[in-house]
Amino acid sequence: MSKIVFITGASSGFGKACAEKFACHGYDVIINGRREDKLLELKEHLEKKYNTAILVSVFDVRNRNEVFEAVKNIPGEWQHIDILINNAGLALGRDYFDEADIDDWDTMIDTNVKGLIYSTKALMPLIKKSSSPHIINLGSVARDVYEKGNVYCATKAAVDILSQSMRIDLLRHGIKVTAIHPGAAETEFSLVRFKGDEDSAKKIYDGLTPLTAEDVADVIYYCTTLPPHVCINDLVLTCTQQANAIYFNRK
Ligand code: NDP
Ligand code: 8X3
Repeated sequence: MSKIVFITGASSGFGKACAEKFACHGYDVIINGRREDKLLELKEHLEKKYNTAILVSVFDVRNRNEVFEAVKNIPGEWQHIDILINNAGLALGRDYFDEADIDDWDTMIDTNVKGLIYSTKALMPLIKKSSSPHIINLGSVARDVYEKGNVYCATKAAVDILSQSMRIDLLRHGIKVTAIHPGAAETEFSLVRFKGDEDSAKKIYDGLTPLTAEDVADVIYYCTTLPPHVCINDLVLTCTQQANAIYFNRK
């Protein structure tokens, strides 16, 4: 029986690169996101290239009913999840606390925090069916706060705490929980954050060779290849020109 990985937010960036990495290693992959066209395109590409099975599961992680309904509709042969990658997430805006948009805050909290706990809770019965269950949560170096990071940083600090909590509460089920905290990586992330403003999005990477989505996927995949008795609990990765959430050596 093939191993199954469920990836939230697989229509772009880290999630998409993870889908490629796991498919390439023979996993069957359930890919989630809101943009069905992108997911169908990815499914076609991966099935052709790797001769593996891909299931598209379109839902908005913010919508609790949609999440549980989608999980209920997972076909029988897909009903064990070996690896869940909680990756769907976003930043919106980079503004001082007093100037930031409350709707942006709601969206980030609903996606990065509530979306992650809804998806995990809904999939828990399927994860428990695996003989080697593993949950990977995408945090960020932004768990350490920086100027104008306010609510985005708070959501990633919440992912850190939730990962610790899952690790403790799920210990009795033998479920590995790994939190991955990347630094600056060039994906659609900045374009989303700056709401389509390409100049502001590009500036984030000025003078840097940032991480790529594939770099992050390689590290995530590595975490899942360790022997059953070994778990990476918490992992920070940045490009060599970044020390932490604040300090960069731009050339
Ligand atoms: P991208 O914008 O490239 O990808 C984000 C993915 O999340 C997309 O597939 C998007 O799909 C999905 N998504 C967003 N909102 C929802 C939603 N409500 N329901 C379902 N899916 C959703 O960004 P990255 O790949 O860079 O980011 C992935 C994760 O990594 C995020 O959690 C981000 O916070 C984190 N991160 C990113 C870093 C970076 O520098 N890039 C660094 C550290 C952490 P769709 O639009 O189709 O729904
Ligand atoms: C994304 C990395 O530094 O832009 O989480 O917040 S950062």
